[in-house]
Amino acid sequence: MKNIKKTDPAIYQLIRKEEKRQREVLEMIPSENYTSKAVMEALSTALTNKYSEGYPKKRYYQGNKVVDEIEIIAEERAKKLFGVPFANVQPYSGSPANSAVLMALLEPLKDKIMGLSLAYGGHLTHGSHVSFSGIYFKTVSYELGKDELLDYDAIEELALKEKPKLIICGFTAYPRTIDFKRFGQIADKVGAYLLADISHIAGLVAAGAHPSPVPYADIIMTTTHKTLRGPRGAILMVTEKGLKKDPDLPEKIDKAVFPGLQGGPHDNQTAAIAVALLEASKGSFKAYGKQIVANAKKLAQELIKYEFNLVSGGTDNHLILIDLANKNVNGAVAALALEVAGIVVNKNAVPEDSLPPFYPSGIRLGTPAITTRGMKEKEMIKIAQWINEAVSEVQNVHLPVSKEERKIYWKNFKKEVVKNRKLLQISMEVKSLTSKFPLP
Ligand code: DSN
Repeated sequence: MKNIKKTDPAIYQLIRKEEKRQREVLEMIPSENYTSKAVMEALSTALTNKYSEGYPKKRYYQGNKVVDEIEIIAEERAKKLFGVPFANVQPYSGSPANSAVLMALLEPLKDKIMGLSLAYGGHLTHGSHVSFSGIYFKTVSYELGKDELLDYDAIEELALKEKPKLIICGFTAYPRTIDFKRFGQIADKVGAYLLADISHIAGLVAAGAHPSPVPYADIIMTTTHKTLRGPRGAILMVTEKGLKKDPDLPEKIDKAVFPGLQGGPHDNQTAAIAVALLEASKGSFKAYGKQIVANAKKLAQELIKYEFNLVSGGTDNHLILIDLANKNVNGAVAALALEVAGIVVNKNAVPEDSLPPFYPSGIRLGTPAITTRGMKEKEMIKIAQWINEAVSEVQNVHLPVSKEERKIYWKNFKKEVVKNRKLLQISMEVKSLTSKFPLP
């Protein structure tokens, strides 16, 4: 990075600092990962200089012969990896991609979306009232059952009553296998389109570590930077089933992405997606996907030994959601303490959470990034021990209920917790472990 170092030392230093942070911590946010060097290299190329509005061989800008080839390769690799007849690799990321699906299929203020409530592990774009999806479309949310699992009978009943035009399955905080077949049957029964948002689990699907939604969904959306381990971005796919239902789906999706919602695609991102898709087609990626799940299961098992209350009782995929109520600690407090200890997780709402999303009852953590570093079951035992020690350090820290008091308390707590000796000692041990597992 000799050029940026010379031109902009401030940004250079900050990038180096962030690289160091990523290297030294246990990165356990389940939606994050470490890309390969090859993906990074593709991102940092002359492709970022180009405008390519339109699609391969139908561009509004000259000079796109090379970009056309790159985009076609990316599309073909996506189609092959997931077994679908159509792919659009242009969405900038997950939210624009989901918005494009809504724009392609639904009439604003008239048609209805049915998705998992955000508070139960859905996504903003699945119909939350604070997002585009909930503001411009009618929405109805399903929730989890009392056992914290998807209740397919209740979902079917709700769908029959509400008659949504689009049902969305695929979640951000659901630790269990999704029954895509059942979702497909429910959608068929009520004549709805089924969108499978597999952003979190795409890498697992590609690796054969989670069932694929392909025979059951009409449209599939995935971001490319989570378990799939590519650059930030997203892919929209239409399945054979979707094509049969509506042969114009690919054209509708294309039009919604551009010119409907976006301008020119980020061609460097497209190239990096192509590289990641190639990597995901290799045998070593299959082993990676399976190890993500094996690690998550082992970590879950160990956490249960420390009496952590895991939502749904465990995990089948890459993520774990912990309800900290029995530990007498708020999720925001625990997440901050863990960060001081070098373990980076999300604070997260749990089903039927009575606390606000900024200070929720739980934490969400996962194994995609640490598995990329080569960590296995043995390391999960140690990590569970550290998580337990770190959370124990802040047990019985009670956040005031009043907003104003909480703000002041939180400010002081943030100042204090970074000096906690036990947490700092764990962070040194974490550093010693991570130094043995280099980044790609
Ligand atoms: N922001 C993503 C996550 O962390 O799960 C969802 O889009």
